[in-house]
Amino acid sequence: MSDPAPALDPAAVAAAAADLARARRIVVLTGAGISAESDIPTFRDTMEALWKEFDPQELATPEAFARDPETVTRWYDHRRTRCLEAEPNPGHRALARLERVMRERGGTCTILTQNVDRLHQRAGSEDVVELHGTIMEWRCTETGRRVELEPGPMPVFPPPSPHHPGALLRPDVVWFGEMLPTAAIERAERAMHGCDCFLSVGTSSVVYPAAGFIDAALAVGAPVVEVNPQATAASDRVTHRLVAPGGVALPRLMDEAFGAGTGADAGPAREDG
Ligand code: BJW
Repeated sequence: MSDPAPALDPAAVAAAAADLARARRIVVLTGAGISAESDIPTFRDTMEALWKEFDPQELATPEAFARDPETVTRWYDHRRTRCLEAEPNPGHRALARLERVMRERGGTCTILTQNVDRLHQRAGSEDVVELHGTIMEWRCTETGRRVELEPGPMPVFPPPSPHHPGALLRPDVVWFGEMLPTAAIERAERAMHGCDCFLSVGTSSVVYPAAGFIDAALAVGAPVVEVNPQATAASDRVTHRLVAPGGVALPRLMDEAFGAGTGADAGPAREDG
């Protein structure tokens, strides 16, 4: 692990908060880092115990699934049960609160998430676009029909599809080389239309087309606030950098922009995921 992040810079928080408070159409891009404080390992950082010998970037491909569906589905089911056990953290809750505050003010706040864990929805966010699908739903490799899964681990790997003889179930996620769902891209583009403040939280900003939304925001003159304890591929182009974990920086940003008490734990957080 690298050195701990320095303390949050008050001037950077104040400048980012001023842009947030002025905004009417906020778009937030989130990545694995926002769920790190919910004890879900980030995509590139950590492969735990049994999975240490595997490279996530290789497992998250249609080629790996075709070659070794047992290993790939075991890995995804392990991660699915891990996500089910996890709870949203103060960063997720601060973003849910941001959406409620924006609605009260007649504005919008749309989350474009690269995460597959559904923690934003469980924290109470409603306007969430899942760019890379979700690990919570699986689909038939032949018919595309989705299957409702039991909460516990799956009994057989690779799981057979109940919808087509000889077919398998695969997680309803987007692997490298696959197209993002058209509906998700269209919703994201609609949200970007008129975006006047963009937050990028907990992403290394290396995976496209998601990382391209940062440049799209800059291109229309929207200020971009990056929340990340580490530098990313986009850090040198963003407007404000809050160098801290999401669970620290986002509640602080909310309090500074909209007043104390609007941060992490203010307001109801629905648990319906
Ligand atoms: C914290 C923190 C705390 C830690 N608080 N922060 C243009 C240029 C080059 C390549 C391409 C391009 N366009 C397309 C491509 C190819 C490819 C791509 O982008 N490759 C790059 C790797 C180079 N993209 C695709 O293939 C996409 N499809 C596509 O473009 O289709 C059209 C096409 C097809 C064929 C050819 C050409 C075009 C599909 C991308 C799908 C990505 N899918 C995955 C797997 C999903 C399922 C799963 O989870 O297993 O999505 S890959 C993986 O990366 C996952 C993530 O959503 C995604 C992004 O990762 P993320 O979230 O940024 O995580 P990390 O781990 O990288 O970073 C964590 C960050 O958190 C770090 O910065 C930490 O510091 C930080 N952090 N603690 C805040 N507490």
